[in-house]
This record gives sequence, C-alpha cells and structure tokens, in this order.
Amino acid sequence: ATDFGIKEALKQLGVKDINNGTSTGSNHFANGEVIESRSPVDAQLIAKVKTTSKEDYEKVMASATDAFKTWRTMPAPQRGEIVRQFGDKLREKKEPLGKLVSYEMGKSYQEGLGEVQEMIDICDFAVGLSRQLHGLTMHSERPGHRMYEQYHPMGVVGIISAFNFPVAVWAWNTALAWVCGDVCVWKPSEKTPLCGIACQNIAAEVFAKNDLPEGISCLINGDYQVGEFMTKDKRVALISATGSIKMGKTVAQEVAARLGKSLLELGGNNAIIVTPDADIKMTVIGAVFGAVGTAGQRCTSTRRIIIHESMYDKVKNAIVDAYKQLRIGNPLDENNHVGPLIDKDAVENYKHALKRVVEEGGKIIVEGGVLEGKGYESGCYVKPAIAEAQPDYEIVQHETFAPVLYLLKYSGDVHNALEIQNGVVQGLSSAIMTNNLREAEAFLSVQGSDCGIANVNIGTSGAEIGGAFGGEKETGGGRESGSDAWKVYMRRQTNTINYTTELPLAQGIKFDL
Ligand code: UN1
Repeated sequence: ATDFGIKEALKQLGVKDINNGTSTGSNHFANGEVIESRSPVDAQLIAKVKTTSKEDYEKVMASATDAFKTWRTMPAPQRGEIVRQFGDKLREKKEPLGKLVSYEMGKSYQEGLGEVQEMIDICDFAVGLSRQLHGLTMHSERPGHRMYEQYHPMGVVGIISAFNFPVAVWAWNTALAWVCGDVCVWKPSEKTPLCGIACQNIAAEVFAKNDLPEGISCLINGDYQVGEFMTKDKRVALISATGSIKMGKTVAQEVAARLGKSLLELGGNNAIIVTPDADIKMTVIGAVFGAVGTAGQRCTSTRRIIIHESMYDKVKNAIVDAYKQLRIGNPLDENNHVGPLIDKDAVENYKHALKRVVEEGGKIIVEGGVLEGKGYESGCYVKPAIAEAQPDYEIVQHETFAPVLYLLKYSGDVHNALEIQNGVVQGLSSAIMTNNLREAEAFLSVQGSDCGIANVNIGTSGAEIGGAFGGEKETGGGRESGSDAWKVYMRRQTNTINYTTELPLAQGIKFDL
C-alpha cells in the first residue's frame, strides 16, 4: 500500500482532477466534446477530459509528421537513450501511475504496479534493441555485387489500446516504435483516458528535457470515431490495435482499404488442458488466477478448463474450494483478490453469459451475481462464477470479458482435449498442466495448440515481455513486444550494389545494345 491517495497520485502525474478544470491530451490540441472518467471502484467522477476533434487531429498529425523528420535521422542507439530516460521516469512514477491504473480501470494495485513494471521492462528491452535492428547480408549471384537488407523507420504509428491494459500495451508498441525511429499517435480507450494523459505527460517531460519535439508521442482521445481518423488516414503507416474481435474486423478492413499495415491483438478464448498427469496444486493456482485475475478482463484470461474425465471431480472440487477463499472488493485494498468490472455494460455481458450457459444446458456450480451494499456502490462488482458446459455451446465459443469460467470434460488422450481447445475461432493463449513428457510435447507439436502462446505447467495469462505476444485466427495474427516483433514497425529494404564496370543482369539474361 502507498501512503498517498488518488488525488496525490493525479497531482504527481500532472493530471487535472475534477476540481481543477478539464484535462487535455494530444499536445494540448483537444477541443472536442468532453467525456468523463468515472472510477469503477467507487463510481466517483475522477476528471473530465476533452476529446480530439477532426481539426485537432489535423494539428496532431502535423506535429507528428514534422517530429518524424527529426526523429528518424537520430541514430537508433541515441533514440534508445531517450527510451532509457523514459524508463527511468517510469521507475520514478511507478507508484502514482500504478495507483491511477488501479483506480481508473479497477484492477488490483499490485496488478497496476505490475503493469507499470511491464512498461519499464519493455523500455529496457527496447534500449538493447536500439543497437540490434539488424538486417541480413546475402551473396549476390552476380560478380562484384553486394546484397544486403536494411530496416528504416516507417513513419507515424497509430496505437489503439483497450481499457484492460491501459498503459502497458501502449508501452509495448511505443517503446519499440520509438527505437525504430517512428513517431506514435495513441488513442487510449475512452474508458481510461487519464492513464493516457499521465503517460503523455511523462513522455513529454523526457522529450522536452532533450530538446526533442513532443510530436514524437501524440495522444488523441475519444471513441471509435476518433480512432477512425487514423484508420482511414493514409499518413498512418501502421495501425496497432488491441481490443475486441469486432473492433479488429472494422479496423482491419479500414486499414486494408488503403493498403496500410495493421497489427491486431484481439480476443482470446483461452483454455487450460488438465491431464491425468497434472499437478493439482499448480493447476488450481494457474486456473484461479487466470480466471479471476483482473476480474477476468485480460485477453489472456482463462475462459475454459478442459479436464480429463479421470481427474474431473478432483480438479473441479479443488477449484470450487479455491473460489470460496476469494475476496471481492476495492482493488486498492491489498486483501482483495477481485476488483470491479470496468462498467455496467460489462456487468450486463457477464449476466448474459450466466443466463445463456444455463439456457444452453450448462450447470452453474459456483453462483455468480452482482454485489450490492457498502463498498459495492458502483454496481460493477460481480462474483466470479463457474459453469459446467459443453465445448460447442454458443456462449462457450464466445469471449465474455468477465470472471466466468467453463469446465469441460474430455476422455481418451490429449488429442481429444486439443480438438476441444482448438475448436474455437480465437487463438491467443493456451496451457497444459501435465508432468507427462509425451502429452506436453504433443501439445507443443504441429498437431498441438494452434494458439500464439502455448504454455506448459503455467496458466494462460501473465506473459513476459521478452516473447512475441499475440495470437492466431480471429485473434488477429499480430505480434507485439519481445523477440523480433520490432520488424513490423520498420520498412524493409533490399539493397544491391554493383562495384564493377559491367552491368550483368540477374538470371543470366543477356541484353546487348
Ligand atoms: C491483454 O490482456 O491485452 O499475458 C494483454 C498477460 C499480460 C498481457 C495481457 N502480460 O496476461
């Protein structure tokens, strides 16, 4: 716990609260309609925020495209030095920023701090990367020729992020894009605009200190219509969008219509397979954190547990017992495991899922419900629920962004479990709990999990930044964060240089004049 409250956190982050006028972002170009940021923790109005109008957007783009001209010519390791300073600022501001994330979004303070830690980690990663933006060299088939490839900055990167990771997902994108020499325009979720303003302030401070234009980092605020300014704008070379599959389909089509590039990180329907050789204690920790952590609002949250029939009752009872220990309440209180959902619409989706699973023939084994009374005034606190279901239920095939867990049973070998696991449109994260080498390897093999993330004896959520993050099928196919995810933020160029006095053609073609 910290010894300061949210007011002090806002002050340390330079974000105006409700008593101090209206906050803006976007290099201070924001004259659109005013939206409110209300905390799901206690329903309090935190601040009002001015959104970005089309006119403001044009100013933002002018500042971004202008900043790009300076930024792209700075050597990559020097850009890395700026990102290093940004990471250091985040270390300084970790507590207030973690607190704001927790209060504005509703995740636990520990998870809020964890999110800022992910930002710090990706900055460190990007600093190292700034000296490793390598291409390959190839042997030319022609004598006296040299062939190689290089990566150049691409331009303006548009980032559209979701409420559930209101700061980390931006940092995964922006830290890499910055060392790659791109400038970024960020539209955070309209549900967490203050997190966006806080991050922009931190970035702006670092750029100002280094006499660099703030346009390297730009913020725009508002709903999907503001996002559309970017998706339809050919000046935006890459759109990196995180959110629902529905949103991703719209973004993908708008960007594709102008042959732009997109990086999509969309919904998951993540499962843990529990085989007869699973360690039950580890399974319970992985499953419960995966299902109820962040109140089930991670794209990597565990939605389905696929349990072998021989273990079914044992695993089910152990998970149900663990659910009895869960404390639901104010996420800023360290004693609570589960905070609120983001808003009342999310509560409606949660209620719908519980109703629907019963209609389809499922059986609720841990009752859900919306909590009322003292401490629950926001109406966003719900009880994590568990239902026994069948894999093909419509609701089980669908991602509900809430703590609703489906237990599914399989018989026979691990391939039957994999068929269930892979039998959904989403392909983000997956896990197997087993001490059996054959099962683990089958799960990781070509016939195994079809997801972008496949874990053995770890749950589905909580990926480290060092790996490439993203998933297949309707999850969108994009990869962010570690490994070679940086390549998508740069344009690749193949260069062939002839240092002779002849001009031989490739493929041995003769063209004599
Ligand atoms: C998301 O929910 O959008 O793997 C990202 C995890 C986190 C990231 C989740 N590191 O759970």
